[in-house]
Amino acid sequence: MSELENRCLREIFVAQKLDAILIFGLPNIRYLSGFTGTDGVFLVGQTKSSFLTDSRYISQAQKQVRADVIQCYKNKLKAVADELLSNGYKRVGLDAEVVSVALFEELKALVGDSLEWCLLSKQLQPLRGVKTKDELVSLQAAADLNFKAFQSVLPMFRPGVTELEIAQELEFSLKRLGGEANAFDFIVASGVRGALPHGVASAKQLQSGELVTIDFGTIVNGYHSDETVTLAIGNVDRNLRQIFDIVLEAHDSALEVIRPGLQISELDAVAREIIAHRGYGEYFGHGLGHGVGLEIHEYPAVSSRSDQCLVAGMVITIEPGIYISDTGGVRIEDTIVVTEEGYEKLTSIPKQFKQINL
Ligand SMILES: [Mn+2]
Repeated sequence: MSELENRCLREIFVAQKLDAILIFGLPNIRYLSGFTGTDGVFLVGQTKSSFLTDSRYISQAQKQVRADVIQCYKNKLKAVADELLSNGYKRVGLDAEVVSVALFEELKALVGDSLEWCLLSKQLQPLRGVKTKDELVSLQAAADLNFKAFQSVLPMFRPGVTELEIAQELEFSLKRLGGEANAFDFIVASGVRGALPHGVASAKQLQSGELVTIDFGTIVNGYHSDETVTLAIGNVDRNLRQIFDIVLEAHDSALEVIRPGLQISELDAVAREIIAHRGYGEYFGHGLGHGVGLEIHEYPAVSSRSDQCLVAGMVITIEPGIYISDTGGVRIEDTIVVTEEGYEKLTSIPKQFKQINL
């Protein structure tokens, strides 16, 4: 993706009458410039762009970045200010969701009054919302590793094995298959711990009659996978089975309505209403999903508060759940890409009720 090919960025330039946009957030830097390191500033101009970094990253930047690369000595912000002033920019946008107040104050002091700032927050969010073909290839590759790794750890799901042992084996398997890093701290939540939507794996042992929720993912070329499976260890009681069936129905029903142009709040409502009608509305406290890409949680949020519509090329999760304190919980999650015709699943672990026979 070249920065001026990006429609969102072009629109911001015009709408805000900008001469340049200063990008500090690493995912946006990677997306726009190609730089995969962890320190640098990208200055996108109307006709030319420059990337500023220090000696640690200079040769990497010269290889990766499709723009002028400028080496900073000592004070990087001073170098940024000099670059802004030497280009004669009068009005410059800044990603306000990433830059701290302290950094902004320092930059303002270095630049002086000759330049007007435009703080960009909501306007920049859609920047990475619609994925390119190359991005989809990486997202699919990451999702495929989830499938393979899960198959390899499935025989471990027995009473007595700890949640941590499962999480560690999943991590090892994903990395052996080529995953770059964990997409987040894996959730392995069994029995009553299933009531914790973000119950990271603990030393608790799995027991017969419990549900266990596994939420995990890896990274390929910087792109994340995200998927949640809930399994039954032996026979579970009718109440838990009923909760599972409701969550699966909510998940499947949401998938069915996905198409470009659909209001995201309506998508959330489809799943939420199914869970509410069965009497569990108060036990589904989080949004239905989120965008996935260079960050594990990114635009668009899939929630009742969204004012956005689905667009072909967006990659989102669908992950309804029910969590009941002192009882347990269920979450079922797939990552999908919105297509012109509807959607395609990237994740592929089967989600129907699965009981590990003991
Ligand atoms: Mn998720």
